[in-house]
Amino acid sequence: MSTPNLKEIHDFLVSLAYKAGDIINNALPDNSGTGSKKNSADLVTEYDRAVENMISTSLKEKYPDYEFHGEETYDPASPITDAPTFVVDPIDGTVNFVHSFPYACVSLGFAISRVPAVGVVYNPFTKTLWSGIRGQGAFRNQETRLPLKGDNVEPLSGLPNALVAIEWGSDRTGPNWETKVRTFEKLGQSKEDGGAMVRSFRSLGSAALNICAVAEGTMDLYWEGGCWAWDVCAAWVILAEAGGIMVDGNPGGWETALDGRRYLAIRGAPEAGQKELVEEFWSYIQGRLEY
Ligand code: LIP
Repeated sequence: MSTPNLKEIHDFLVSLAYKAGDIINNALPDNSGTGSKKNSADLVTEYDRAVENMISTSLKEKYPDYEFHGEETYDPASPITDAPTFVVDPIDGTVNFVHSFPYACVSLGFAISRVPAVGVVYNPFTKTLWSGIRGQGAFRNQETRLPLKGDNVEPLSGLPNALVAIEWGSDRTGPNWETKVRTFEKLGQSKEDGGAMVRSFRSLGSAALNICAVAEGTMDLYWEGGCWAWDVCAAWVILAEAGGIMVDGNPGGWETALDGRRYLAIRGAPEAGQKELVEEFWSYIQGRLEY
């Protein structure tokens, strides 16, 4: 097998992202919830399947030697291997999509040895494309280098000054729900009452879009447990190329696996501040995520 040409793969993924965007923009989503997977917060539509089918067919034709790992055709018996693999979410932010809330994207990643190497994320509602190639930088709309503030990026200065991305996810019972909700409470609570008093929370409804916002530097960090490799693979490259770091969503894990399902992403900034923010964040986690 020849060595993957990352630039060529990037360019092909960009062309597929725009094609997927056309399907999404021409869709007539229905928010009646008829396409529930696990529950009414975990949805799939005919458009998720149509977009994944277009993408997998195109990728298998152009790159028959590479593996494909997509949300809608995921088989738990076939986890991601070390082989060069496309890791794809046809519509990340499906709940937003069915409500026509304009934050959904196609997330197209490529990993080698389970390390993200190319990432393309496209929100067809706002026509914004984020992309990155390992070692070659990350860009918005292929022209603006990330992070947006470039060399003038501000140092991180702790949770009270941080805009924090979180997601409720679709698991609404059990220990993971408890950990998330109690952690949100502690993060938001005033210092006098023992909390971190973060500046505020945002939930874009898509892991990929949250991580791209952290890569841009418009949010400081993103914490989630329960999302999947296809939600994070593409945006992870963009984050790393914008100087950000990804660690485990549970305390102590400075390394985290692509399919680890627990993630804490920190924006680009001087390294000491990133590590301090990670440790400060971990200290407020109530319990452990059990994904
Ligand atoms: C969604 C994620 C979101 C998370 C949801 C879900 P989908 O992906 O991006 O951040 O909270 O549980 O995994 O289902 O829209 O592709």
